[in-house]
Amino acid sequence: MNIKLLGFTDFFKDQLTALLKEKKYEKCVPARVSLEHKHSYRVITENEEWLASVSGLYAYEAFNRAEFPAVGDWVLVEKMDGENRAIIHKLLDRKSQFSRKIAGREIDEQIVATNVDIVLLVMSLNADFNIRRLERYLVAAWDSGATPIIVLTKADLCEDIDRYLREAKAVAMGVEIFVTSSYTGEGIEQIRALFEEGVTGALLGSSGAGKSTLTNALYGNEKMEVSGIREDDAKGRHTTTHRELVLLPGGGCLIDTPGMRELQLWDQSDSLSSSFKDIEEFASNCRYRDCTHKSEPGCAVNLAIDHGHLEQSRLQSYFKLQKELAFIERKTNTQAKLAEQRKWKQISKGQKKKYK
Ligand SMILES: Nc1nc2c(ncn2[C@@H]2O[C@H](COP(=O)(O)OP(=O)(O)OP(=O)(O)O)[C@@H](O)[C@H]2O)c(=O)[nH]1
Ligand SMILES: [Mg+2]
Ligand SMILES: [Zn+2]
Repeated sequence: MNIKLLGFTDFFKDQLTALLKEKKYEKCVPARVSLEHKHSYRVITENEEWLASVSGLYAYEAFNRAEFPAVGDWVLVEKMDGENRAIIHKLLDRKSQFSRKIAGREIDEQIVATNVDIVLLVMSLNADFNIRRLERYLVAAWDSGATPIIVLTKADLCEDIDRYLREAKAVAMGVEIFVTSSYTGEGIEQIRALFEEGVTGALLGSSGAGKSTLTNALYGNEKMEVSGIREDDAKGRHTTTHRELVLLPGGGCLIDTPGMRELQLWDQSDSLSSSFKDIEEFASNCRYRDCTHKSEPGCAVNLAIDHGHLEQSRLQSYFKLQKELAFIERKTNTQAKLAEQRKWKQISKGQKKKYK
């Protein structure tokens, strides 16, 4: 196989060329992580597929979760003699990554997929359709560095597609929307056309939205397991349990992911503005520059609501996401400081030993 089909672009080739000059990577080849288990990975090289785990040194040097390989990553691996296994020595720099805050109270970043060109935000045209959730996914998608698109699935079940389309358009802010049905084939060709050779996409959305069914439709075969949704509330059964990269026959790569119960934001940039351009635009006309759009006089955002140009619920959603991001930022600043202190302690300990 040509490694370019796996998405090995110049961005990675240049890194490889530089790294192979180092003696310690002499026996290594590039590989892409296609599956992630608890402590091991499946990687694809130009010619083979191996099970792999990180080297002891790699694990020792990684300071946080995000530095471990994730599905979509390019890594340098060394094959173990006589086995179908390999050791991961090095992670190549990522060109994009989709992250979220790990579930629960702990504050840490979880990488969902990396080196993705297109993030497909999947939502079905039934009880799963939720515009506030879509806004949340859009913020995370803009932060990833990949291009988001919205995929509305199960068109065959929907009586009033136009209504949903209008709602989605109102929050999409220039993001392209596709309507599909994996059953009738509607819209599948348009999605397939996005996956030129070497392009990587990742499917994100709640359980039961039809991500794996769409993967199968694009793959042209039963690659991923799918199962029915609950009839009463259209919620899925968390059928897919691992993130998995699938090589499409046309030469693109698709990462199918398990449906998320909740997507808590993990944002590093000003992607909130990209997703709420309408509010930011109104806000530029507020009397006060630091207007919070709560009850200040001359607030153009509230005026827009009064005149019916903006939905109150959308502004509430904006406030909510803003608050969430501010919280993460405060927490990570404290954590980063502590981690930095620990790092320096370790380094100075090591030096003391050396010079003794
Ligand atoms: N009518 C209809 N049903 C669909 C369509 N796509 C998927 N489904 C059904 O929706 C259910 C859930 O599909 P999956 O593909 O397993 O959903 P998923 O998003 O992968 O769910 P998780 O793996 O749990 O995250 C299955 O019963 C599918 O047959 C579609 O286009 N039309
Ligand atoms: Mg699935
Ligand atoms: Zn204002």
